[in-house]
Amino acid sequence: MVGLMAPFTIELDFKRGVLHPCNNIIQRHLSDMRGTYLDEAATEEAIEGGDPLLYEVYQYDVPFENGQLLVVTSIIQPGKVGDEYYMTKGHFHEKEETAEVYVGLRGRGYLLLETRGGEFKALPVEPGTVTYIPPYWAHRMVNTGQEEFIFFGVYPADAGHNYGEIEVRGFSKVVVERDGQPTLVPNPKREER
Ligand code: PAN
Ligand code: ZN
Repeated sequence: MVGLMAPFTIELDFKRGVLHPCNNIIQRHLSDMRGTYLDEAATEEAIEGGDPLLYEVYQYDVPFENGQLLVVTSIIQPGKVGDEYYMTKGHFHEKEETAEVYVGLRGRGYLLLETRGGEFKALPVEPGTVTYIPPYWAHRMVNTGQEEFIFFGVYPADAGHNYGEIEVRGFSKVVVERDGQPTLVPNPKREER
């Protein structure tokens, strides 16, 4: 059973996306995402050239127990590796029957979603867009804009993250720049299979 806990407030800076106070801050550099982007040569070149920070996550941790919720903001920098826009790693929840809500706060991009059965969706997200990620859907955010892409999320504290499968296979589509425009194209990694 969940213990009795004191209610609390924290502050969300809508402009910068940070939570304050915050007890779990994660930074992901390109070197933490080797193999995620299609262009391996561009990946290695950018890592050698300074290993850019791609995104930060501010999560307010509470006990990872059934019944608790985690609140979290993510800040994805603008940029590309090769012609692929900066994005989160993406994951299934370990407890696959758990959902999540993302709310766009700043900048723009896509939420990519996919089921194990191969059903795929790409939802455009801008400030004020509330997206519902149902149970069983893997999810990834992609920054297709010129500024930071900032979004807020809430999900069950015992959901957990399974990154392995997405690391290997990616999603069935990738978001790349074509003629200056964000464009969804089939993931060649999937076509090799
Ligand atoms: C989010 C994500 C966050 C970073 O809080 O964890 O945006 O993305 P990755 O975890 O894929 O690196 C969430 O979906 N939590 O479940
Ligand atoms: Zn999630």
